[in-house]
Order: sequence, then C-alpha cells, then structure tokens
Amino acid sequence: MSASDDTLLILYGSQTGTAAAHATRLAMAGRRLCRQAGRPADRISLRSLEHFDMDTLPAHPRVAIVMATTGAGEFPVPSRAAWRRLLRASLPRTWLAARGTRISVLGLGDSSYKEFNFAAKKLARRLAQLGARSIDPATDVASATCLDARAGDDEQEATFDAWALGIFKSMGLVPGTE
Ligand code: FMN
Repeated sequence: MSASDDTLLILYGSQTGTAAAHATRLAMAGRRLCRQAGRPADRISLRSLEHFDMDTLPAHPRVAIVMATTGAGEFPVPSRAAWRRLLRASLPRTWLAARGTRISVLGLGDSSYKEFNFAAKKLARRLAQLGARSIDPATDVASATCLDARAGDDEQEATFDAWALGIFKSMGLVPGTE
C-alpha cells in the first residue's frame, strides 16, 4: 500500500439527514481505528456531494458513498448536480480506471417504494461503467449495498457493519487486509 492509498473519502447524498448520519458514523469509526493503529485520522475525509467537485473524483484512491433515494426513485436534491456531472457522455469508460479508484456505495431506501434504492443502484452501475473498482474484493462495484428502512434495527445494523468492515479491511485497519 502506498502512502496515499490509506486515504478514504466519504461522500453522501442525503435529503432528510439519514445518509449524512450514516456517513458520519463511518467517518468516526474509521478515525477511531486510525488513531488506534497510530495513523493520522485526517486521512479520512467526509463531504456532502453538494459541496464536492465531481471532476476531482478520479484523484481519490478510495471512496465510500452513502446515497439515499427520494421522490420516486430520485436522487436527493443536494446530490443532483453531482449525479448530472457523472452522466456526461464525454466521460471515458476509463475515467476512474486511470488511477485505480476504488469505490463502495451504500444505499439508503425503503422497500415499500417500488423504486427501492434506485439512486444508489444507478450510481453504482454508472461508477462501474466509468471504470471504478470495488473497495471490497468480496463485492461487485456495480451493486450497491442496500439498507432498507423497513428492516429491523438489528438487520440494518448488521448490513452497515459488514459494509464498513469491508472498507476498513481494505485499509488494513482491521485484520483480513487484502
Ligand atoms: N426509498 C426508496 O428506496 N425509494 C424511493 O423512491 C423513496 N422515496 C422516498 C420519498 C420520500 C418523500 C421519503 C420521505 C422517503 C423516500 N424513501 C425512498 C425512503 C428514504 O430513502 C429513506 O427514508 C432514507 O433513509 C432517507 O435518507 P435521507 O434522510 O438521507 O434522505
């Protein structure tokens, strides 16, 4: 692992705050693990997609995105401009492959909606199309890990923990390092 490879950029698209809360939780857990490992905690950064320049995405080696769905399968309002940037036809299929950007998407949705987790699913597929690799070798970059607000707390917790663990393993912060 090179020095820059131990960074983690956490982005979120949130309409009513839940995705932001999950992203913050991931950042806090990661920073705690960094401190325990004697690594600088500021290698983990947290940003709303509203304030992120999507054109800089390929410069980041490891990116975790927490994305809610709103409306009927829509992206949260603060993330729509970023999503439109990703949809540009001029972006090459190698856009995220050039520097080996690894990404993992966590979707927040509710299975009582027909368009369950549509935003996260569309996002993960588009990132795969643009050449991203998965952070966690056990999962497919084109498939988001989906949380369901209808599921019980234990099930949601277990899904979130497994997703976070895959990310922290890839950073060598917990045993099972790649
Ligand atoms: N979840 C889905 O999976 N698909 C939807 O189309 C969808 N539409 C929603 C529309 C509204 C008005 C609301 C309030 C929720 C909707 N949800 C949908 C559920 C949210 O994605 C879920 O509650 C999520 O945790 C919200 O995250 P946020 O607080 O970060 O916006």
